[in-house]
Amino acid sequence: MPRMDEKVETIYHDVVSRNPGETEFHQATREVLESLGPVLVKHPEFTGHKIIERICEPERQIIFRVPWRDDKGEVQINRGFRVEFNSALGPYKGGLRFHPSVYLGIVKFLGFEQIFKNALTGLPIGGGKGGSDFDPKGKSNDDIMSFCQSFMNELYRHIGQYTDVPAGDIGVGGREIGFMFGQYKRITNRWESGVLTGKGLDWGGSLVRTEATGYGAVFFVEEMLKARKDTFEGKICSVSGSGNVAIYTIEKIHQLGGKVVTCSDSNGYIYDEKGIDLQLMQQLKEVERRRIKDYVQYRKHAKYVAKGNIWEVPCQVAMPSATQNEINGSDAAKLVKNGCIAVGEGANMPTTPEGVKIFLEAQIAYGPGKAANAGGVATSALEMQQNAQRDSWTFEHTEKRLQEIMKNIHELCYETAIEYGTPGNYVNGANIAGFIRVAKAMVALGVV
Ligand code: NDP
Ligand code: 2IT
Repeated sequence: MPRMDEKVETIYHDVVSRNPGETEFHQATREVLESLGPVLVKHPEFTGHKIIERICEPERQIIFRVPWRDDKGEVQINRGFRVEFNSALGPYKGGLRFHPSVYLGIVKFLGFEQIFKNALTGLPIGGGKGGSDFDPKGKSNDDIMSFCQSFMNELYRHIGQYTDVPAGDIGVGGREIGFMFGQYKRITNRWESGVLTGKGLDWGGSLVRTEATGYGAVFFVEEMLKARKDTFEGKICSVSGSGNVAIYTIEKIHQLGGKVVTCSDSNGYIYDEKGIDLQLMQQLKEVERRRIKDYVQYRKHAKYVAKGNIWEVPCQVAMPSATQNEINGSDAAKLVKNGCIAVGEGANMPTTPEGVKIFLEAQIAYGPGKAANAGGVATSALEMQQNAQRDSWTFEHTEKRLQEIMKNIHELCYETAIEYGTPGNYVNGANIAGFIRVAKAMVALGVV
């Protein structure tokens, strides 16, 4: 572990003891706090205003019961969360995750990361996150709708276009946003498009939002490669996951001349040496909602490896796009040994601290999630802009805006890393640049 500044270390220990058992939240705060020692030296006013202490304490945490009736008539109970972490720069903004592993520690790590990610976009959005331990896998459409409606029966009183604007994350896509928007509209009698993002294109959504996280992550890696006078052309790439982020990461890499040879789900991974057939993937995942093991029924030369380790596959660029802590120290070492020169995190916190250390020591181009995957939330903010204008932009215009935003985030992280004496370290660059933006706003807004 890198050494932490002494003052900051005290704050970190306080965070751990005030939030027992929330290991992912501890991991996310530790990683950010490790970067902040030199910032306090340059900005002593942040210490006096207790900015770090305040930033680590969510403004509001909501936990609620979600009772619903399944399609067999049985009553089910889940737990719902919304953590409204920081609103210094704008309304709370961040996704909702539906996955059985969701508990307060996961929602808080995601909400904490979201504060800095959103700040890096330069757009007026604060940080928040929510979700439920509901497992959408294998559920009928009716079950999904019942759950989403019950979830919104409580959530609606906490959100709004000027207050808190949720979107999707794992297990929450266009279908779920539709059911939740419908219920919000019914309860409030308001067609308030700015209350949720990731909406359908026919009812207030933005072109490119579906593609944005994956595309943005690839744009970020493209910038990192450019800084090393390199490109995606001809690169063998490994992508994990097979959901929203993975699919559009694969699409953009292929557009830029790279070849993606893997994808995965929680049961196993696909190796396709000819390059993943994206149309087939989209049919299986987006249209038919099937598992990726079915891919090899249609691509006979491809291999499905059940329970295997995807990071064993040699690649030059790795883009983890599934979930937190999916690359550990030994995976990172394997990637580096096999010739990986760039890692762009589509997922949130997919690399363990041991893995991060290995990437940084190897001096490969390592783009941490809060910078690399900011394109999703940035395009959500563009959706809010269009909603406020009662307008909708073209695909080309919106994608161009996204690309500019990713370029700016890259430059900001790159320059900040240099300014703070750690050139090439995008972890420090992202943590410091994101933190400073929020901290300055918090100082200006007073003790609130
Ligand atoms: P999806 O639900 O569309 O897809 C998730 C994918 O990751 C699935 O292939 C899923 O496999 C796999 N996965 C999820 N949990 C696990 C797990 N515990 N172990 C192994 N595999 C797992 O989600 P997204 O694509 O939207 O999200 C992927 C990542 O990107 C997440 O970390 C999310 O926080 C992050 N992200 C998403 C953004 C967005 O706009 N959607 C924006 C920024 C970041 P299975 O089907 O087997 O569960
Ligand atoms: O992690 C993320 O940035 C997201 N899931 C997207 C959040 C958003 O509000 O679009």
